Amino acid sequence: MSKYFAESELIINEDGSCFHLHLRPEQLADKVILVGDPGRVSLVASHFEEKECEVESREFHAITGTYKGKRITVQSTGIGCDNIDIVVNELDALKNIDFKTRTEKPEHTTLTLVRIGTCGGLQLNCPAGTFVASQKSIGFDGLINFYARRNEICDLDTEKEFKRQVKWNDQIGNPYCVDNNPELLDRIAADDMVRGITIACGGFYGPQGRELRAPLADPELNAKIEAFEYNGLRVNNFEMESSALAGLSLLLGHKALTCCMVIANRRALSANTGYKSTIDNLIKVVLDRI
Ligand code: R1P
Ligand code: URA
Repeated sequence: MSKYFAESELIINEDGSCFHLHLRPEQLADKVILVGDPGRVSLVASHFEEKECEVESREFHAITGTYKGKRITVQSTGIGCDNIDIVVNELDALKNIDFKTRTEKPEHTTLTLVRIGTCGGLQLNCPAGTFVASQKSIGFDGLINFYARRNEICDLDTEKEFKRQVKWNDQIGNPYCVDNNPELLDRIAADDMVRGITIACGGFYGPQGRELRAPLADPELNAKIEAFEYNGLRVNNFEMESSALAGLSLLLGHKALTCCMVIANRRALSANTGYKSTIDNLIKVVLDRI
């Protein structure tokens, strides 16, 4: 018998929409572009030929429409992996749980989830403006450690080797390593994005090694991360959502990939704050290839 999801566990608003996103099941496409910044949603949707619906609540802004005949939803997540837990669980529920009976649908629908974000580059071949695709994501955020099948979906070899090479300090939690979807990676990163490992952090300052006035637990961690290499892969970039997105997608049977544009290079100590127009190039590439 199918599991029943009680009112407190799957909260459905009076208009039949899911609790935080305020989307109703019929408003969600199978292809979803996720962006952090709610303002980036209109930029993505400006390329749509037709707009079907627009929904906004807190940092969650969504538009569903059509791009070159493909039905696509663009959804903002706000900043951080805690929001990804909300967004991916609610998108999955919209497709795979019957909101009337509150039970799982017999047929599973696989979502294609592509995040278009901004990131910090950690290698000299990732200057500002570079498009970086995440082949693997290492999560410093801890989210996937709360789910039962964590060890089945994680790349335990890379985790172990990462902890060894960077002399991991247990005070800062338990990092996990997950793969982004290989088919999406090949199709969307093609041969013009830099591929490698992305580290997703539970913060922008201390967790990414930015020391303003509060001293860090391990001030050498970024240098050790930059030097890390395993099976031909290096860590290219820091951002804040890719590990939670890839991990939850593996747990729930969806395909996920994160592609980011570098806006700051941590090794060159440079930043570009005028990136809002150039990220449109990454948006067009992803819309064409999704
Ligand atoms: C931090 O400035 C935010 O920017 C990056 C990080 O992952 C974090 O969300 O992504 P977005 O530009 O998609 O928000
Ligand atoms: N987003 C991040 O999370 N880090 C950066 O350095 C830039 C964008």
